Amino acid sequence: MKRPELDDAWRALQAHRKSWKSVQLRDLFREDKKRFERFTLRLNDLLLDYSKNLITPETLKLLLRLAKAAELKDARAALFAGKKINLTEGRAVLHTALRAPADLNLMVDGHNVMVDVRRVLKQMRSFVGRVHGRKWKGYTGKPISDIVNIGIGGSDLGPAMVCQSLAPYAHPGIRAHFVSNVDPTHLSETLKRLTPETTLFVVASKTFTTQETLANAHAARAWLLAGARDSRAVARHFVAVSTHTEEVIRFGIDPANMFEFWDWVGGRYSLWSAIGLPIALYLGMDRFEELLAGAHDMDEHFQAAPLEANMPVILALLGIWYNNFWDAQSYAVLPYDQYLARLPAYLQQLDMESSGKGVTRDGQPVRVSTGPVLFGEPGTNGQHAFYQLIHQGTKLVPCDFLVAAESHNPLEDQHEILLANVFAQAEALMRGKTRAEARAELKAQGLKKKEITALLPHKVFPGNRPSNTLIYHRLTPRNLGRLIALYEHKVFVQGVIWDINPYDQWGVELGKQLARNILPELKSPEAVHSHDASTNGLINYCKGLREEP
Ligand code: G6Q
Repeated sequence: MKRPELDDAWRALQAHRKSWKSVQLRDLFREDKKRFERFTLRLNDLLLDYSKNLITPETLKLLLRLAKAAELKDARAALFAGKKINLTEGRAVLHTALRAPADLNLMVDGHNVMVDVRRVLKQMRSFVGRVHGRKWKGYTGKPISDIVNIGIGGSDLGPAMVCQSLAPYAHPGIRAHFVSNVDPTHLSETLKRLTPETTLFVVASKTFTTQETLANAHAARAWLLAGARDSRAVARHFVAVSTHTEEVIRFGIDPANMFEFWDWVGGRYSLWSAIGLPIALYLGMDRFEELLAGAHDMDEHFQAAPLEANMPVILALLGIWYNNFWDAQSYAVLPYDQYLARLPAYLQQLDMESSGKGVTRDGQPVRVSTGPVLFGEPGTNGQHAFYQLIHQGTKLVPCDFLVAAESHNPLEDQHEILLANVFAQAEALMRGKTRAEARAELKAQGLKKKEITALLPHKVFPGNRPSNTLIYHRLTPRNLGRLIALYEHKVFVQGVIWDINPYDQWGVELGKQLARNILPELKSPEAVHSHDASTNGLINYCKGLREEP
C-alpha cells in the first residue's frame, strides 16, 4: 500500500475486528429492530439484504473509509471514461459501453467506439431476424433449428449461463448448444443430437487462435461437410465472433459472416458484445437488449449511488471484510433458482480469474490476501451436500443466496418450499443453535441425561455465519443483466482496494505453453525424457497404455 491513509484505514479495521470476539448476530438483531431497513438496498425490484453480516454501522463506516482511501471514485470514473486501466495489456476496459444508451459518444484513441457498438448491434439484429424469419437457410434450403456456440472461457461461460438462465424466453423452434472442452466427447455428444442441414455454428474467439476452439471448429466443419459434400455449405452454417478478421479468414469463414468486437472487451466481460450472439439467436434481439438494459441499470446505480448505498460497493466491502479481516478463504454463491445453475461456474471465472492475483498494479508482491475461492450449487441441492461444512465446520464461508419471489414454473407449492428453504438457511446460519436450545430439544425428545451429554456437542450450531440475500420478482432478462453487472462491479471495487489488475490473466499462460511442448511428444513413438521424473513417467505410462489393444 502506497498511501498512508490506506494503511490507517486498514489498521482501524484490524482493531475493529478484535472487538467482534463475543458479538452474536442474533443479539444484534434483538437490539436493533431496524437492522433490516438499515442494511438493505434496492434497485427496482432487486433487493439486497446484507443485514445478516458480521457488521455494525461502525464496521461499515470503517470499510467505507477504506474505499475512500483507495480513491475508489476516481478509479470508477477512469473505468467508465475508457482510460487504459488494464495496464499490463495497455487496454481500456469498456464492457459498460456495450450496454450504454444509443446516444452516448465515447472516445478511445481518438475514435468514437459507440459507432462500432451500434453497428454491430444492428448487424446482430438483422442476422437474428433472418434466422428467426427462416430466411437464413441451410444448404438444403431448410431453416436453422440448432445453434452450436464453439468457444471457451469468456467466449463460452457467459452466453451459456445466460441462455440456460433465460430458457423461458427462448424463441420457439431454436435450441442452443455450447461446446467448449477440447475433450472430443463434448463435440461428439452434442452433434449426435443434431443434423448438419439445420445446424448453425457460431465460432466465438476473441483471438481466433485458441487451440480448443479451433480444434472443435475444424471438427465441426468436417462433420458439416460429411453431410453437405460441398464446401460452399460452410458459408451457410458457420459464422464467427472475433476481434481478428485475418484469423477468421484464415480459418475459412467469410468475413461477411463475422461479428466484430474489440480489444477493450475482456473475455470474461464479453457476453454484452457480439459474444452474446448465441443469446440473441436463442432469445431474440429484443430480449438481448433487455439484458443489456438491466446491466446498464446497474452501471448507472454504481456510478450515481453514494458509496454507502451502492450495491456493488457494499458487496465488495463485505467480501473484503471477511477475506482480509476474518481470514475467510472461500465464498459460496447459492442460487435458489434452477435456471441459475451455471451462475456459480460463470462467477468462478469472473471472480477468480480477475482477483486471483499475487502482484499489485505496479508489479510488487501484494501485501494482503486477494480473491477467495468461489464455489456454489443451486439450492436446495447444496443443502444435501456441502452445507454441513458451512453450518458446523471450522471454516468461515460467507454466502450469497439468490432467489426469485415468483417461479416461471409454478407447480403446486414447490416454489414456496424453495423459498422457505432459502430463508431458513440464511436464518440458521445467522442464529445457530445454542447449547441450551439444543439441550432443551433433546430433553423434549425424551433422551436420557447420558445420551444428552454425548449428543449435545454435535447438535450445537455456532451461528454468526454471514450471508447476503438477493431477491427479485422474477428472473427476467433485465434482472439477470442487473445481477451480472452487480458482480462485475463488485470485482472491480475489490481490485481497486487490493491494488491489483482484474483485467488480465497471465496465470493461464504457462500451462498452455507446456501443453504445446507435450503434444508432439505424445504423438511421437519415442520415450520422453525432457521433463521432471513425474511428468516423464506419466507421459510414458500413458503412451504404453495407448499401445495396448
Ligand atoms: C477471459 C479469458 C479467457 C478467454 C478464453 C478464450 O477473460 O481471457 O477465458 O476468454 O481463453 O479466448 P478466445 O476468446 O481468444 O478464444
